[in-house]
This record gives sequence, C-alpha cells and structure tokens, in this order.
Amino acid sequence: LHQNEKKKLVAQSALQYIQDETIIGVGTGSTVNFFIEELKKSNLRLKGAVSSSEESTKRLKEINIDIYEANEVSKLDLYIDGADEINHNFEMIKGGGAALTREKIIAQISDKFICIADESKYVKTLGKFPLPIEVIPMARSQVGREIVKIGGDPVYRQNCITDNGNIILDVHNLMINEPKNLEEQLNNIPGIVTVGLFAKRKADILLLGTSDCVKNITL
Ligand code: DER
Repeated sequence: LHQNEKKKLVAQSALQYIQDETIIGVGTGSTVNFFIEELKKSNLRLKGAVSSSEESTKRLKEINIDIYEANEVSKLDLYIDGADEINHNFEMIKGGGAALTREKIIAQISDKFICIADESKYVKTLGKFPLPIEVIPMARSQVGREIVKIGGDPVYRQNCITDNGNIILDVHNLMINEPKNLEEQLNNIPGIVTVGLFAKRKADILLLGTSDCVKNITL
C-alpha cells in the first residue's frame, strides 16, 4: 500500500470514534487532510470542530463544518491529529506542519487524543525527525545558543511564520531517550513558545496504517 493509501485508511478508521452532534478537535497535516476528506464522505453530523491551524480551518469550512474557538469549549471528547514520530509509549514529535502550539493547546483540553499515522512514523526512539520548536522572533539567536549548549543543532525554518506570528527552529541531532525531561527542560528556556515534544500529554490511541491493515493500538 502506498503511503497515501495508508494515510487514507487510518483517516477512515478514525471516523468510528466520532459521535454525532459533538464538537471534535482537529489537528493539522496531510494525514488530517485525508481525515477531513473522509469526514466529507461520511454521513456523520458533527456539531463543529476546534481547529489547530488556519489551514485546517479552511478545509473544514470547505466541507461546511462549523468552527468553534478553543475559548468556546471547556473540554473536548476527541482530538484527531497526526504526528511526525510516535514511539511505543505514545510520546510524539510534532510540528512538521508548524501548527504545534495550537495542536498542543487543543490536545490539552481533549479527553482522548487519537493519533492517525502511517507506519513510517512509529519509532523506538524519538529524534530522527528534527524536533520543531516555536520561538518568539526576537529570541531566535539566544534560543539557538541554548539549544547548542544541550547538544542540539538548531536550523531556522526558512519562509515559515506560524499562525501565531512566530518562527520555527528545527533541532537536529537530539537522540531523545527521556522525552518528558527534555520537554520540561526546553519549556523553561525564555523565548520558546512551544516544544514539538508531546510527552507530558501523549496520544491515547494510535491508528497505524501498515502495509496491509490499520492497527488499532492502545498502551
Ligand atoms: O505538524 C504536525 O504536528 C502534524 O501532525 C504533522 O507533522 C504530521 O504531518 P503528516 O500527517 O503530514 O505526516
């Protein structure tokens, strides 16, 4: 199965978790785009969605789904999103789509985080994918120096301003054996808005697209 077919399959299998007349959290990225396509084809009647990016908002509006602001809901039952990497403890690297801040906020208010991913994302150790961090523009150089101090190699993501007006540094060469510790350590660096490590708040269910089926994995 081609990678896109795996993405489509896992997107489709996420529908089974959705109840009619509910508001769901929607992530960002190509796998989520397939999920939005599947939503359009389904006869699910959603009350609405809290979206993690302008890009997903545009696509949700195109299929006439009402958009709710995060401030309008106290919590969500479900959050559907992809990942750049997810380990066997369901900790993730996210931010490839530059939406990590709103993704992390919506994940925080959601009871169940369903990660939809093709098997290439499923890894033993996080860190082969460069770790995205969202940074206040004026702090870029000093955050870069702090990252070097802890052994990372920060690369400025060209031509990328996030929905929140910030920049992204992609941190290479970090082998992340203690995701939670690293997330907390990076959270403390002034100027870092969001770390693309989802370890304090992990996924709850992984729908994994493999070469012949969708594996529904829980911890
Ligand atoms: O930006 C993100 O965190 C997204 O979830 C993303 O990186 C996953 O993208 P993909 O579904 O296009 O692989």
